[in-house]
Amino acid sequence: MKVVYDSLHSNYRPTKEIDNGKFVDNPEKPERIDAIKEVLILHGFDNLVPPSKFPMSYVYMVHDEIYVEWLKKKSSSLSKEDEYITEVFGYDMCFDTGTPILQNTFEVARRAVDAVLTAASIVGSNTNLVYTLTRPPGHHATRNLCGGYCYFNNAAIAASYLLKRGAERIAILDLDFHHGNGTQEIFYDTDLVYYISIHGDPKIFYPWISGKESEVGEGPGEGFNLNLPLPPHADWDKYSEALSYAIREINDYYPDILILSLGFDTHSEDPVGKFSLVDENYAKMAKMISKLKLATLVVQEGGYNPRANALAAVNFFSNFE
Ligand code: SP5
Ligand code: ZN
Repeated sequence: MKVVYDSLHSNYRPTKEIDNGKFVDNPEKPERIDAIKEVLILHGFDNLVPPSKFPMSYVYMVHDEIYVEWLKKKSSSLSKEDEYITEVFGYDMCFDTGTPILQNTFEVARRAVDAVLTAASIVGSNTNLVYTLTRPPGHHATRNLCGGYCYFNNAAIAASYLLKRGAERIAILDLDFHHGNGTQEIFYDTDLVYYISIHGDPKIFYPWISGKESEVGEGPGEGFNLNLPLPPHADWDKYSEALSYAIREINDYYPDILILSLGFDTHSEDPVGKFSLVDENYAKMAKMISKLKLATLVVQEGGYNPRANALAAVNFFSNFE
């Protein structure tokens, strides 16, 4: 397995966010990724690849220029210690108050895009599994809004790149605890990308605005969006049932590439997600997914307990056959 990784992210350290009107500690920290990197190296997954540079045109396949320019300008207007909390209603291009902007937000988010594009350029016939170990995550970012610690939608940009490079169909399986509202929205009206997500029921959990079973896609995309919300504390019994269904759907769709938006915030010891998966479940998860025998691009999304992330990742990647 190749792991695309760049240490630039370790200088990106948001400290706070506003949740329910109060300042709280922001869990999207460098340690969550570096704990995974270190444990993977210990287990022999040491084929680290640095990102290559890709042109902005790939970002613009997914995001509006006005949004990209806003983020760039906002980042560069800040000084080193600033942590700008976005104004949600109308003023800033962000849908929550949990996605602060720092001086290096644009640069680091842009590097994550380069990383996922590097991985996308590698994955295929003779490299069956590539892992993009990056932050900030991406699946909440829409065409023109940041949110949920996400600025650029890494997985969606990779999918667009692969379609442009000749792939006929892409499946995105989103296993982060939260619904990937951004990815869903970006591909809602196309049958070229089948978006499937297993997540905490949005009646109860972030991002609240999307992730219901009734959201099935529209126009040519009708039938190519599948949401499988689960109740709080869902364990492997419940989870594996949804995952089996998702895997059957992916198998029938027969994509050229599978993009896996993987968040370890489904772990029972995650401070943000509220499922009850344990370390060994990630081994089973990997076994089930790898039976599809598809070229697979794994993109890191959430996961906020560094130790749980590390154990989940080792179990997952050691069992992806
Ligand atoms: C990529 C990713 O995992 N993003 C997750 C962002 C979730 N952030 C907001 C969570 C807010 C939960 N607030 C619960 C309020 C109960 N007091
Ligand atoms: Zn999440």
